[in-house]
Amino acid sequence: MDIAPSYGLFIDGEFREAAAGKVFKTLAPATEEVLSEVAQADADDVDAAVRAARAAFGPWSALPGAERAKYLFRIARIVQERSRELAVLETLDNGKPIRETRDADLPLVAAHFFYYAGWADKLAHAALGRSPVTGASEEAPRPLGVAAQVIPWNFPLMMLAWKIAPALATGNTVVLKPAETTPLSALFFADICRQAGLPRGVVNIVTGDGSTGAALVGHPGVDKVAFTGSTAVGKEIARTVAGTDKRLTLELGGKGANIVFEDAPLDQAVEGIVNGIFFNQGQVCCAGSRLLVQESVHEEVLDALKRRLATLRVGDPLDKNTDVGAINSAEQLARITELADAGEREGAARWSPACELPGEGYWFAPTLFTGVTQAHRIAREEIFGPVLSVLTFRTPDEAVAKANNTPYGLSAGIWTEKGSRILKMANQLRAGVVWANTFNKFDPASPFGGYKESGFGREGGRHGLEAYLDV
Ligand code: TAP
Repeated sequence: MDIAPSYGLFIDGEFREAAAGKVFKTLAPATEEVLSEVAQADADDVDAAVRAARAAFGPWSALPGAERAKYLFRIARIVQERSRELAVLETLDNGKPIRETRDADLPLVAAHFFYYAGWADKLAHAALGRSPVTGASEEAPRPLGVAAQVIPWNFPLMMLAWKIAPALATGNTVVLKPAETTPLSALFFADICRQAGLPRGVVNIVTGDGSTGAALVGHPGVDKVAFTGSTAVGKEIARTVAGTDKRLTLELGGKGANIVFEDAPLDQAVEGIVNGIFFNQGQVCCAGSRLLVQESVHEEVLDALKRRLATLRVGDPLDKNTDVGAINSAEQLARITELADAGEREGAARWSPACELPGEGYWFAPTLFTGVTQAHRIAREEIFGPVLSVLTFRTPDEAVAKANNTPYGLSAGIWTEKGSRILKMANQLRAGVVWANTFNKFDPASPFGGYKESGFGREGGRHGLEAYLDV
């Protein structure tokens, strides 16, 4: 994998230096090694990118859907062809295990482009904007224009795919800002756009920190803002956008409950609990970070869970046998450490399997807390790390009440043999996604998004088209 010593911004089909010549370094979190220097975009660069996207919008939106689809299919195929390079790059820049980037991130990225490529010529038949009187489609839905897209570092390429694929399929053009700590796969993707012959200006990538994101979101030439990230920044963006004619979708934080009943297949549930919180080191918005286990099987589940955690391999993310990789940044590690320490101070019991952490890089051992009450910070706040808070319940009603006792509403899991209980609880849980007897399963055909402080709008599926169309 050749990583260039420096990368520019991708504006109007070309890589260029930032107008002010500023750069920042991107590190490998597993080793703290500098991977590359990347251009830091300021307001002038953002303006150039938005202008390029505006100029490209007319011709791009006027293309027949079938023509736009050809570009998206081409991008999807190139992602597949270059997925080994992309997986290595993502693992280096993010710190997540290669087995995850290879087997989860990259296949899902390609699948997302394939899926939305398939919609591009069928938008008039997507039953969007139907007349309430006749039930007929009133007119073909129209794209919004220039989409400003700001994404986080936990699934850099997957979040890019979730943003760019539906925007392009529906005839919008985009300016995307990746997270400061993981800019490389987005820049590699820019090269894929060139390789696919995508008309210039349709996709623009501006790298930088939060100030770049703020300049992009606040730019008057933007018609739509799509943000994935923390609830705090999401609120700030909502305030910026309020009172303008910009459309907004927000995918924010979560504090998902994974609910295990005594009749569940417990071995399978333990695998689901581990996947729910240790996948991507728990740096997942929809992580099952609160385990709600029925009191009667509490001891049994905990014993099995501890035995399973003792087998997890923590270390070099490029090793195909690694289960748990590095934390993405020193800041994130500090946040996780602070919250875990608060858990101990507030009286919960902390446990981690014996594991040796590498001397360099950012690492946090898989951790679980028992004796957690709803008042504890580790039960209320998003930790965004490999830390599981275990609570108990006696009845289904108590499980629902505890699961919903959070300002967030992104995900939940139910483990039980009873189909009727799953269907009933799925309606009672205020969570955008409810998994049953599985966890962290993603499919481009399925809408994803939150209730309450987890945001609004849906990404994925037919619903995901609406975020980019005037219906
Ligand atoms: P944030 O700090 O919110 O950062 C997200 C993105 O916004 C980054 O690109 C960031 O740039 C940028 N940004 C920061 N300040 C900004 C501002 N004032 N205006 C515009 N953009 C700004 O979140 P994070 O630490 O990257 O990600 C973790 C959070 O994201 C967690 O809370 C997690 O739950 C949430 N998340 C949610 C989802 C979904 S689908 N709901 C998915 C993934 C993550 P910098 O990187 O330069 O700071």
